[in-house]
Amino acid sequence: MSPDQTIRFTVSLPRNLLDELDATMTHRGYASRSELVRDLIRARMIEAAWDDPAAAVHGVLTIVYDHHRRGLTDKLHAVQHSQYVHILCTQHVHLDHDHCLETIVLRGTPAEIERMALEIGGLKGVSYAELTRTGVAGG
Ligand code: NI
Repeated sequence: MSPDQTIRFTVSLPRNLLDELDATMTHRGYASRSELVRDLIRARMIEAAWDDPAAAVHGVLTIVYDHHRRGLTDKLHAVQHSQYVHILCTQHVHLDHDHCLETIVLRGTPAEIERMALEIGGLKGVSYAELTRTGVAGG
């Protein structure tokens, strides 16, 4: 049996929960209950991975900052170079005359990624920081 073979199984749900599932399916544009349930399971498995201190997970840190803030770009560079093992790539967008947006893709344990997100997000001049926790669930 190949690991990506699709298996059908039966799930029993209370009627009101099934109604909510169907409403969510329609609202989010899913073509089938199976697609929605697969995504829900994957999302829960990624959450579980983030609860495991030894798990290797990925995160995407999105930041917005004022590049005129004295010393900030140097500090951002210093933090990222000191943690280069955990930084897979960064993308930089010049939002307007003053502001830059960066997405930083991070790899490591949950604690390593959260520590970097707090360190970078906490720098003076960073006006927005949001960490998206992600990873691989079920291939
Ligand atoms: Ni810029």
